[in-house]
Amino acid sequence: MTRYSSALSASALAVASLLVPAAHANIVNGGFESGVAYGSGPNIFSPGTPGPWFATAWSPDMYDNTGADGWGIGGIPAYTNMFKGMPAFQGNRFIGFAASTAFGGINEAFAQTTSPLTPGKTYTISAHLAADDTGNASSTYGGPYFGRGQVDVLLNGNLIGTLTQNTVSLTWESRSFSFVAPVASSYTFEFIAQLDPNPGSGHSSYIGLDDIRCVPGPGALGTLALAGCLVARRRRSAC
Ligand SMILES: [Ca+2]
Repeated sequence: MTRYSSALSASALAVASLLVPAAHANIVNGGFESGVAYGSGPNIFSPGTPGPWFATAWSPDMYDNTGADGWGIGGIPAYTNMFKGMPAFQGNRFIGFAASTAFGGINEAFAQTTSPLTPGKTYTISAHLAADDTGNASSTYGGPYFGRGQVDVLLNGNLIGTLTQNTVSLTWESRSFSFVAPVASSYTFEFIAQLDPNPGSGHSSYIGLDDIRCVPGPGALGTLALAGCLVARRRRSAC
């Protein structure tokens, strides 16, 4: 195989990996569309995380635009209608969770143990985030929430990346980062709500998450950069 055809094949592979990123997904039910959330009606004191997700701190809330098993399109009444009118990014359901300075500090969190990763291989975590920073919920519930927080992602207890804060209110925005899988006997991803990182922002934050994915590869931007690099090599440019 000539260097020219080798580069072409590698480019084709890179592009192909862009087109079928979900074929080897490790996180399942990342859109929260399946499984029982509450079973007997939504409750702010119970975690609304459907399997194989499980709550690891406090009680993340399930929103279900249909109202079938979660907080409907009217939002959470006790939180002065948090996320009222907010459609899920994908399907009907998404998770909402809080980071608050109240009660000595709250960082709601949830996790999932996945199928094994390949140690040394690069993966990309992606998700869609939204923030209700309109000041909903009284101090009784850790509010008011005026911040646009972030989400730290831990793998087996170690921070591997942060899904960074939204730029505008009540709007789904895509976030992602890549990491290299460590050697481990099992793999548990945990998503932890964080305060708004900007000083003077109002700090306490209530965040929506939907369409969480973990796929092999450096991510769309990284893959495009790789493909561009290979094309550049064809043209004898340094890369
Ligand atoms: Ca969803």
